[in-house]
Amino acid sequence: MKTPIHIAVTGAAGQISYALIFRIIEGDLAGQDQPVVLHLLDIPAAMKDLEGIRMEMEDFASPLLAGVVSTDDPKVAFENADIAFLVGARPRGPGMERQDLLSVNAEIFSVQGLALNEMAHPGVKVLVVGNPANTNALIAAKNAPNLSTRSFSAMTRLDHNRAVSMLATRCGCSVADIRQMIIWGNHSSTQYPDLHHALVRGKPALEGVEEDWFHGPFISAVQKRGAEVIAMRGKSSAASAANAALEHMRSWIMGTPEDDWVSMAVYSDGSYGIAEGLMYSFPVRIRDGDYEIVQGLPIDAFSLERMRLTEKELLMEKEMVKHLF
Ligand code: NAX
Repeated sequence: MKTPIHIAVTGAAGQISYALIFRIIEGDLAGQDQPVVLHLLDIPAAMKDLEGIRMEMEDFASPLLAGVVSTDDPKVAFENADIAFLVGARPRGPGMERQDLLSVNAEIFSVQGLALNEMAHPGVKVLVVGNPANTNALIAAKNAPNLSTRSFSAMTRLDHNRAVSMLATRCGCSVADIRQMIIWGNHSSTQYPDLHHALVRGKPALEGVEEDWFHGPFISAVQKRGAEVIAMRGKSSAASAANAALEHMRSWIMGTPEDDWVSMAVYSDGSYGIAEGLMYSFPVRIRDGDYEIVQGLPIDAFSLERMRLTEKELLMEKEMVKHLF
């Protein structure tokens, strides 16, 4: 058995974490030979729930579980963290404007950024799931000056998976036949799911589906899928979100296949003319635990317009929280 790795999960008493934690201790994230110490963070009012979850983790009797730390203190949660899933966030309450949501979450993520800076392993990999995920990730990164901005990312993998699944259904093929999907930009209704580079059984997706379907129903369905799930369940996506969080982190640790990439919101470096210093979703390839933004993809006018629109939203969000940097 290897030395245990330390994995922090925030919002640990919430519904996404409930679906995530047990998959981690089953070995779905880091493998069947990798023991884990789980650090569970939530607010003081949720400590009793965390105790119940800890009891269930014991009852799993997983040989991979090397310890559980339950806490309401971010510094304890992030101590020696190799991996951090920042899932916990305040949901939008009645009468709350987007600015209010951004402000209240901005404070949570600045505190967590500072704690990561002080306590985490220098090579920590951080995934922000809690919304507004991209800008929360930026705030955490800006409050962690000792860590590389490349340690921080936000989740668009659920959007990526939704887009893959919808394309497979349209083509009457398996999701395993799809390669090179891209989600550009923000995890919000401005995100741009792009089929120009996608392959279905090795052939360009746009040779097999109509442009009208791509430009209209497909883009809109991916953008609105989260809201549709809420309308049906009365709650936001949980199992699919937990699965996407797990896959995002597993890709980051294990790498991407030779013939594919994944979508990940990462600190923009000016690639594709996107403003530097935003957490923007790009196609990335990963080797040896390190990601590279896929370069050199041709971008047409239709795509550019949509990539700019979602960039504009992220620039506005950044402007609203810049006092916390
Ligand atoms: P829940 O409301 O079930 O759980 C959130 C948990 O976070 C609660 O236990 C709460 O006490 C905790 N929390 C609040 N403030 C905290 C703080 N300062 N420190 C630690 N914990 C804190 O939400 P859930 O359904 O699990 O969703 C979590 C977040 O994921 C939400 O912000 C949600 O909007 C976001 N999502 C993001 C997705 C993405 O693709 N990026 C998709 C799914 C999901 O909508």
